[in-house]
Amino acid sequence: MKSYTRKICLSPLAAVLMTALMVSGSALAQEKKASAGGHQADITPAEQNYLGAPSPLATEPMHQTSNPKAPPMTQAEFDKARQIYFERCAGCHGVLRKGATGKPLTPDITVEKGTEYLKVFIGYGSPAGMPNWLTSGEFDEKTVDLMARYIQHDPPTPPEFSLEDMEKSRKEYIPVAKRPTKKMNNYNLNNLFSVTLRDAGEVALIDGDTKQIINIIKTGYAVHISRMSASGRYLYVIGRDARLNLIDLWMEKPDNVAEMKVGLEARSVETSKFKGWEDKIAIAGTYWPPQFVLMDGDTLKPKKIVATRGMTVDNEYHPEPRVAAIVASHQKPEFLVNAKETGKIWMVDYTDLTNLKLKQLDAAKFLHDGGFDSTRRYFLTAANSSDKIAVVDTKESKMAAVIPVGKIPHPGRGANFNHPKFGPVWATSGLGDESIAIIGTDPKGHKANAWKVVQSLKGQGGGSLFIKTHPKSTNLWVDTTLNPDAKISQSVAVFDIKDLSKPPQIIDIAACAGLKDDGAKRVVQPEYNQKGDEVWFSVWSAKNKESALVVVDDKTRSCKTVIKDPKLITPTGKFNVHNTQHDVY
Ligand code: DHE
Repeated sequence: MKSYTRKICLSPLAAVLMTALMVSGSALAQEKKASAGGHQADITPAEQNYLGAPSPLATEPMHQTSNPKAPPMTQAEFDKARQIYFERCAGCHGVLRKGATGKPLTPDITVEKGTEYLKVFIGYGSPAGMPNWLTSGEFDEKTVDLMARYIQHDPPTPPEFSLEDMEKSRKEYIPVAKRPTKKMNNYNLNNLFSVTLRDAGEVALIDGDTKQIINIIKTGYAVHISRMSASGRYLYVIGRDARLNLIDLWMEKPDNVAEMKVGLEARSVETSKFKGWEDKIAIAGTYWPPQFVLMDGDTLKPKKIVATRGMTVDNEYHPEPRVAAIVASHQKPEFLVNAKETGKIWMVDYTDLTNLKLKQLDAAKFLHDGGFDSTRRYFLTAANSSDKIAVVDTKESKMAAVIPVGKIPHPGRGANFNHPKFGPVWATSGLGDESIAIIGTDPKGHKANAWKVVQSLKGQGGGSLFIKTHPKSTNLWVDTTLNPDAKISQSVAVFDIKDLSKPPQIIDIAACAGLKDDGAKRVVQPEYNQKGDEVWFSVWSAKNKESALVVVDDKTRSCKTVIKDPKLITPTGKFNVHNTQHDVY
């Protein structure tokens, strides 16, 4: 099996440039092209295409001291370098430059290395995953010199964000007393889709039955995910700028009823799902400040902040453990919160926010995304740069396993199905290689298979972000969105769960979309409708190019409907109300 070994982050611009460079020729030739000119023999374009959105922190006022031992810089130079750092480098090296998936770049290390050494490192990259900013054409000599001097100064510190800051930003457009007391529309809300329009900073609400757009709603910058309240009434949407929107689906035309900034940079949101606590509490996690906040579910009124700063699973202090995936337990009134850099999973009991009960589980570093098994007792989550899947038993509140898998697993919420030989399983694909790991999830009925990779499938290639099936389906869909080969990134692989020894069928989803522009047309994130007889894909082009949603008939695997509209700008994630509400995947 081909194995890609390094981790890397790049800005969307760099990713687009890289994709543009890579659209012709074989995957192997492309891999060689990507390696040429730098010291990066084992860094693949698929990894380089792992998007890092420019951090919204670039525009925040920050506290700054300069280091007298570092080479001098003018204020204008410093401001320019700071902007570049937050747009290009912070995703890997961290806001405080203490290291995340990239190396630490604090002055105690960088001053000793000196400007000339740092310039080589920045310009030519390293086999450990540093991009070759000069030879790739992204930076000129002057910018390389600027950044080499900048990282020898003390890292500027972005501000904290308190309950008071949140409260000040909170808007209740429609107070609870003025909201509908029953559903005021005729939409089949169970089959509604909330579609991320990433670069427009909006979500499109699409009626899954008629495929009509119901409303397009303004949300945060580079909006990221949607999650449903337990009752199916409220939709929560989080932007990368940590703007949280609360949308009431009961309104005649579903729209925003409240919003709040939960911090300065964020990726995750979830709501209480345990019996008796439906719709009561919401939680949002932030990348900066490194913390999570518990709020009232229907007003977003912030109630309690918990900082994630602390020790890693290797017992080293980390000053900015970003909050990645959050899920709501179905076994207890608890949230599970992934602290990325420390590798700890927090179990947060939300029954008493004054005397908060917290438990931390040691999983593995670089926790990212994940979902439940089919019984909704076990939470399976990727520790992506550790190449592992961590499993939490939410009933016993303890780790069940940490399982080595392929390179950089990226399950989304993963895929649950009944394997003809191994019983109930959960699957993940990944960024770093073509392997799809199938993991046994039934310690009672299939003890010998539980928490083991019982089968490894061979997908189309690396660069996969999402995998999906549905309890009513026997298809397993795998995207390869960030693969450098356009043929692969524009198509998906579909496996037959009844016979997984068969190679997958490859379906050219971008071709179905029939887009007029010559865009990137990256196909991303399969999402089922409520019935499980349709699977929806985004065909994701640049902001100024046409994009589309393609709906595939799950039984015949043929394209059924193409949804196009000038307002569907950069569609990526899609969240079916029923499936998201009940954790069906
Ligand atoms: Fe995501 C989920 C973080 C880039 C589309 N993404 C998640 C989650 C995290 C995360 C922590 C889990 C949230 C949860 O379950 O509570 N994503 C990040 C990043 O840090 C990263 C790598 C870079 C960045 O700077 O943001 C990143 N993500 C992307 C993209 O470029 C994607 C492909 C397109 C986009 O819209 O930005 C993207 N991420 C998604 C989607 C989900 C997601 C669609 C939810 C999948 C699901 O089925 O639940």
